[in-house]
Amino acid sequence: MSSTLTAPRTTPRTTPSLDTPLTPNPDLLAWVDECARLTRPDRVVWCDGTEEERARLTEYAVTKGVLIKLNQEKLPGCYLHRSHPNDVARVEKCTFVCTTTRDEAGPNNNWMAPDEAYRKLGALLEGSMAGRTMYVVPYVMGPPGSPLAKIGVEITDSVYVALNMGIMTRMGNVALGMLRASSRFNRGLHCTLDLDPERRFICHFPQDNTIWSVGSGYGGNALLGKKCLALRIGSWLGRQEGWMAEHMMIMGVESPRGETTYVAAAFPSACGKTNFAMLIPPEHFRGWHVWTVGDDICWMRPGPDGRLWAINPENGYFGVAPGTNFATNPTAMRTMARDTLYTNVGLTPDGDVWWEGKDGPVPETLVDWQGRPWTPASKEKAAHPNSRFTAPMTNNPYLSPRANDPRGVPISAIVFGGRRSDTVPLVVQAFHWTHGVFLGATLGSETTAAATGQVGVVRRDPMAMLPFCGYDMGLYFGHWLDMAHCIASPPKIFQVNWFRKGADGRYLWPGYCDNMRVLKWIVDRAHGRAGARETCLGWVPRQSDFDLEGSGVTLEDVDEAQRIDLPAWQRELEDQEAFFTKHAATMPKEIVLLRQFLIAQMERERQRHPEA
Ligand code: OXD
Ligand code: MN
Repeated sequence: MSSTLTAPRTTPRTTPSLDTPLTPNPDLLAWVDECARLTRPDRVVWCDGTEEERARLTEYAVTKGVLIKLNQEKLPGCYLHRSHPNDVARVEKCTFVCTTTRDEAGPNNNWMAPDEAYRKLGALLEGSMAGRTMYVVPYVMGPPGSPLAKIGVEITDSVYVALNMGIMTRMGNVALGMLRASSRFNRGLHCTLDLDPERRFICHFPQDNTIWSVGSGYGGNALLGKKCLALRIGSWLGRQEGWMAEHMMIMGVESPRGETTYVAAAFPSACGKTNFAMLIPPEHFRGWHVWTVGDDICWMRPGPDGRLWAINPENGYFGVAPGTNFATNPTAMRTMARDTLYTNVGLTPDGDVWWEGKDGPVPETLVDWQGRPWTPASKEKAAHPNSRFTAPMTNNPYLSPRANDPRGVPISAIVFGGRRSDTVPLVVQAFHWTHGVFLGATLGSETTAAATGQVGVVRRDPMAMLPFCGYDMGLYFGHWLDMAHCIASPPKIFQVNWFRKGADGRYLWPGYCDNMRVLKWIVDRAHGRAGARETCLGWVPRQSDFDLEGSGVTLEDVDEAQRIDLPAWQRELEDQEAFFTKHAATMPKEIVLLRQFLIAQMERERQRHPEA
């Protein structure tokens, strides 16, 4: 609700009694008042971010049945939330970018005219908080004091959202202290309404730095600092202001010599970003450590030293529970052992949580994510495939000592990864920045449960940003290309695929901690000290460049995981065609030409190997 674009209102009513506002900021007070007049809550509560407040809101959520208290001896400070079964993932079809023109949003986004969106959602929001409490949640995205940090304020009628925001962001007084009297804050208005999927809209107004989200309580739709501000609005602001908002984790890789190399990696949702960010190197890599800076979002800008510096704007992890265990991600298991909100996992009779793929024996009985009795014989899953844990990053035993550094960390390597059972090799290094942008732009991945829709089909997901880029994707690639001119020492760019399978359907690469072997090559290449072989897809490790000792992986499997399968590449390049056609108006020429170059090279290869 900007001063120029206000939603229609009926006769203003008296503002409901306000908890004492925590700030004299006139613009913030006026906007909160405007939202209160529109939604007419019984009560307005300003969140200060204190421990005492967290305890009070948690207690309240338990009495209202929003949270279930878990076994506090096993899981101190942990609670379970069950969402409405129709509200368990991001819904791309209900997500809109509301720019003045349709072209600005691009073919990659659903578009609604701002006036129409304000009118439509305004009508739904009118009186929507009657009988309810409105929480005013001021928050910082990024380490306080960082030149890259941004302030947002989310107004929500959901205590679950307020509590999650308290974990995922630096919330409360710290944000108000940074904002002071400025009017430069993201205005987020969220209301769960009656969770009717027909009345579910997540609308972004990048030109107003505003987000309106109605009809969903699910993380990606409702925790407005995350996907909505940090990625969709963030990517828009990044293009205007000369920085980059990316769907990337950030890690510090420490070598036995004590050198730490920072790597940022983009993977589509539910493809193992959190596991990679928390990797524990295998036995054989004695003296190596991986430190987590962030697991989902990365804001980067060129520093005065010519390097690209990154911060993690978040303060917690909103991770996928199924498949997480002490073998796949011991750090996540330790991180979520306390002060964690679980969403849509199973509940055991002794007040513990359970999900498919958790350690230990499968419980003989439990209550499933929908609150129904469950046994191992049940046909349905105990935990929803997109069930989540929201855990504070300070619980992470391997949290990077630089995670709160306002300057951020200098990035030496950028990695793009997808979930591909065929075609894409285990690891490839781009020849140069533009080629790296091409590798990111042509990324495809098999869909997962993180968004509603069919699971397991390959879709183009450039830079893992398809659902999150707040403007035209071709212009976004152009922004990536332009950034090269502001970075004298650009990071090296890589592509990885942990998920390739052999003809027998077996994964060729063990993944998880063994990804350290690929990471080491990446780090060494970033410093210009490891060998490689040139292929038409980029530089790849030779057998001798790649440390497989102690992995149990055969060289044959690695060769197969790296193999350039010519017929599969022909299909891949054909599959990219529709995306390139859709974005033809703004696709940078360099990216188009690199694709044509690759097509020509593949054709020549096929002529040389007609039997392939
Ligand atoms: C997430 C997602 O929740 O990408 O991080 O869906
Ligand atoms: Mn994500």
